[in-house]
Amino acid sequence: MRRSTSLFLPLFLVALAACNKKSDAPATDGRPTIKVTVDAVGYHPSEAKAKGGSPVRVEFTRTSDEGCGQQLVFPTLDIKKDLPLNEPVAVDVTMPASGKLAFTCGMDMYKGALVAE
Ligand SMILES: [Cu+2]
Repeated sequence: MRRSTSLFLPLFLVALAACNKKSDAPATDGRPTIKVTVDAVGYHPSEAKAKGGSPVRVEFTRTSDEGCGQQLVFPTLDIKKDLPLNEPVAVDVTMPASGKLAFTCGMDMYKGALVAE
């Protein structure tokens, strides 16, 4: 018992340190981050501009249990995510060269988009 504790404790501490480092500063790989909140009526902002053809991170935070923002879909990218209440969820995407990159709720009622510029 004593032997296994002495082996696992250092490993545990290393793992813990790695976790803390990651959660303190999630790597964005130099991507600009766009923050979007989701409430009972939809996305705020519902449209945001981003550079065409470039990588971007969208950080979604659902702030209300009303409405149907629990699921997030990027239909053209086949991305589906659950949005827990008040927990930011980062989605890394690459913008199309032009036009819009749409995102919706799970039932396609709430609509938002990133607009390439
Ligand atoms: Cu919906």
